[in-house]
Amino acid sequence: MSRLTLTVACTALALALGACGKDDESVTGRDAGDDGATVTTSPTPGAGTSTSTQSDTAAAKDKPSAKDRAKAAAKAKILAASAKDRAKAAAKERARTASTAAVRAASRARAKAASKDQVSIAIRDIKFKPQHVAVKVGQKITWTNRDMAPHNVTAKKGATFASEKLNRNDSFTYTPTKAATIDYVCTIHPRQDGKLLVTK
Ligand SMILES: [Cu+2]
Repeated sequence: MSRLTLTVACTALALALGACGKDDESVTGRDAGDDGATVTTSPTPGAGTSTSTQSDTAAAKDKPSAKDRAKAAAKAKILAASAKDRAKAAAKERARTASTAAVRAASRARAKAASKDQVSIAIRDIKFKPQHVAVKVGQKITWTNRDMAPHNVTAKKGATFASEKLNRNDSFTYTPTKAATIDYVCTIHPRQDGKLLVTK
């Protein structure tokens, strides 16, 4: 930061003394932009001792009028202000990026928590897939029929749930409330069976 401050201060000084051309302006602009929000502009003359000697010599040679000096001072002021604006904009952008990242992280955490609380079982080729599933009490189990043929999900042992007839892409949901070993079938296809091992 100090180098940049020095550069800006020197440029401001040089401008004030009328020794600055268009080149200095563009260089200062690039520097301030690269460093982003940490730019602190200090147009106070005398901050840069090494350059001031040079500028003094140049100023003595050119002998700028009071009008020119005023013009240059105004230019330096504008430069400093625009550097400040860029710094502000950069800080704003960083804050926006940080908040977007926080939102994304929160949404990932929610998705993870949701997948932990949910178990999906597909019904495909007249089979429950996977056929045997271990779940925790309170985990939501969802069966979805991916066959053209209708199926159902009916508990035989360990629980008492029974779905309606599930057509293609219909779903049925059951959430176990206690530890148990649950045997279930599709009553339309008696050999289509499945098992849930529910633990606490
Ligand atoms: Cu079936």
